[in-house]
Amino acid sequence: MQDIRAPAWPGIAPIHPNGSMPDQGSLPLHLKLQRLTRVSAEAAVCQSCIKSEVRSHLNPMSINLSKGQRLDLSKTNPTLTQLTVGLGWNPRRTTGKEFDLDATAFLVKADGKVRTEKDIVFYNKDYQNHASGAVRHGGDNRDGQGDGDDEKLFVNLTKLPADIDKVVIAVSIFAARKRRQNFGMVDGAYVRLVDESQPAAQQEILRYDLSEDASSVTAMIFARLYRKDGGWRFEAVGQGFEGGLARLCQEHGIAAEEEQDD
Ligand SMILES: [Ca+2]
Repeated sequence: MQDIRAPAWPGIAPIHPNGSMPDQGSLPLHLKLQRLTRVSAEAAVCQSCIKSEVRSHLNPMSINLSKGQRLDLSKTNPTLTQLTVGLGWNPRRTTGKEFDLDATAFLVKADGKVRTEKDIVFYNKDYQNHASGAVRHGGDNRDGQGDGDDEKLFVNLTKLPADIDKVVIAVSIFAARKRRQNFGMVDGAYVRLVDESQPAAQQEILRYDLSEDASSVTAMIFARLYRKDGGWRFEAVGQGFEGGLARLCQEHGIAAEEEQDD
């Protein structure tokens, strides 16, 4: 078993022994997942505003997906161009640190890797807006308080670069190792899609409630938006990883240091 205390290589966070080692040669870029540049409470989007807004979007026609299920969005929502990916979870009920779940989008090529580290959209203020304008992070929520979506990703499908084949929607638990947290301890985690193409008729397209046994998982690919036959499809993935956001970055071709708690 690999000694997880030993760095895999200089500057790179060690990987949990249950995780496979990435090929160093495929990780040309090094992303530091800095807490220092997380948005301040003042700068973050008003979560209560988001939640009151979201409640008005609920649609009884929304489809509940299970792990592995796919939806052809070009058929269910042929006019879909803009959408919101909403992530929610319940705040911690027991003592200890709050659960701070972080939504991240990886814009990847057909090979599943990002082109550059700038194809990762996450809480760091330098990475909240993709250069193409296609994906934007709505702000960091650190405790899951309140009803409705806790974090959001805004996606404009028409602005996605042609060589971006998939948008991977992932969620990780901030500083999970230090806080001794995992997805098995988090209640009510879900991801949902809202069609924002026609503001007057915003509607929830689908919802995927996380119901897996994820007792050792600290990062998870919730879903993928992917190109198929000229349109876009959605897949409820539910694939878990150990190693938090740093591991997710490695999965998509970017070396990253593990996040540190305050
Ligand atoms: Ca968060």
